[in-house]
Amino acid sequence: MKASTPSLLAALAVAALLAWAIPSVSAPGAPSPKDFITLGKPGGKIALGAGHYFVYGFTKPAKIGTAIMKVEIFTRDGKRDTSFIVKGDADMPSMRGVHSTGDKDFALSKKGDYLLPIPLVMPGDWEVRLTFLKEGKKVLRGAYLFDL
Ligand SMILES: [Cu+2]
Repeated sequence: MKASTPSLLAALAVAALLAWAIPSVSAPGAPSPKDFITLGKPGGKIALGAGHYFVYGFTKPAKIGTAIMKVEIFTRDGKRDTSFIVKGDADMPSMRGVHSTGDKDFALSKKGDYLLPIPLVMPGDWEVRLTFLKEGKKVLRGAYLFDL
């Protein structure tokens, strides 16, 4: 029956997506929510260890689709610092694991911005967990919660 083909394909696509997403839920050594501080609002300066601060936010107001999160890191006296590794993990707290991206490295642009595309696939509550590493050591873990 021709009419059933698109829905079958959709079901297969959903199954493939779930199979891809679920292993990240039970990843051994995955940080628990209490390891993350709640980040202040996007656009503000947030302390990063003793000698740095960072500013984060989406490059455009977030909507359904792929949003780009940007993180900029500065020394306390305002000089850009690109010596950190920044990771981001997006998920929906109300349906944890279903759309989880897993921990992904931000890419460093020529300008020195840390950039990460984040697939915001449905409206609702979202969380982006940021992890900052310097010389292999964790400096900060913070979570940004927002509604889409
Ligand atoms: Cu969802």
